[in-house]
Amino acid sequence: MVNGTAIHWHGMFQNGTNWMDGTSGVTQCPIPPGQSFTYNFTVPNQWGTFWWHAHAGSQYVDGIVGPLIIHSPDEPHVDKYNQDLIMMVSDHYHTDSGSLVAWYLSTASEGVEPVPDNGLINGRNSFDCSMAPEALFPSAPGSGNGKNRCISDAPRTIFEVEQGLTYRIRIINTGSFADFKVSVDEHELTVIEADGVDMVPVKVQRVPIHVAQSRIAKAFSQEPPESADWKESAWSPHCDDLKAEMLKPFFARDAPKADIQVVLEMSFQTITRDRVNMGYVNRTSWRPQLDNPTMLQVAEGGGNSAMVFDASQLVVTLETVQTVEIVVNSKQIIWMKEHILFTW
Ligand SMILES: [Cu+2]
Repeated sequence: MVNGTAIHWHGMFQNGTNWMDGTSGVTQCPIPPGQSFTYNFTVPNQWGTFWWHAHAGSQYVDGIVGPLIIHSPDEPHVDKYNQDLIMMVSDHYHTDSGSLVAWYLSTASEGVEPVPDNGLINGRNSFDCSMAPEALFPSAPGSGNGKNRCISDAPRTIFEVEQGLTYRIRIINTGSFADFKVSVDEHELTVIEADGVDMVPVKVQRVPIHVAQSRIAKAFSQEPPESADWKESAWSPHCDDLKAEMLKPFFARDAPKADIQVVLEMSFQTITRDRVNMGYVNRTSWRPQLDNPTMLQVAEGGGNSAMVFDASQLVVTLETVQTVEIVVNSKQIIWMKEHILFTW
């Protein structure tokens, strides 16, 4: 790699090993080109479906992602299916993410996000490269400088299933922008896990999944389905979509009483002069301090965190171990990195 990087283990609590979280500018400096870094942590009390991704700039959008599956004998649904399948769904751009971000943060975009060129399952799909000139940064098929190359008729991902078996499909949206609705033609899906938390099984036809979420559905393989084209089936009035209120944790737990409350106002704001969109937290945009990560500042402050951070940084300091209730107000969809679903 020509750039620094870090690998984030999405969904891991990292309780006691914060410095292994892999978030560059927060828990570590990026790993420099040509250097190595070993992530070493134990996971005592989590299992289920997670993923990992590069956490420096927009690198993960270019494909530095993968699943992270943790098995446990304590899983409540472990005897309810025959085989495991991993299904990473993602949007895909033919253009490298660095060019896309530079465009998005320029006046040329007028604040409009780049529209993905394709959708992938486990990193694969086919594309008609004669369509490529319609992409944001056009490239002739088979040519280009290595950044924007398009090759027609690439193979798709194929899952081979056996009739009569039940499959645990671990669906992960590893994409950057688009959400998906996942369904299996003429099969009901039983959702049993969401974001690494076991759920009371709930039957649906379609599983909507946003960026960075994981949803586990079981499908019982029946007669081979009569497939319908997407444009005929997608708007069917007979589909039950999974909704947030249908998810009930299998191991019900009340949320602990909060000692303090932190309110975060999340938004996208348009800088009027340039018409450039920026992500805001409490009315301020943010830039990671890559050469001076937050955790390093804590370490160098000798434990006196309150003395280290100036008012320009949103760092909540606690004197001792406390329960913090974070209230997120947002008009947009927010990507929660580590959270646990409690009973409500
Ligand atoms: Cu993540």
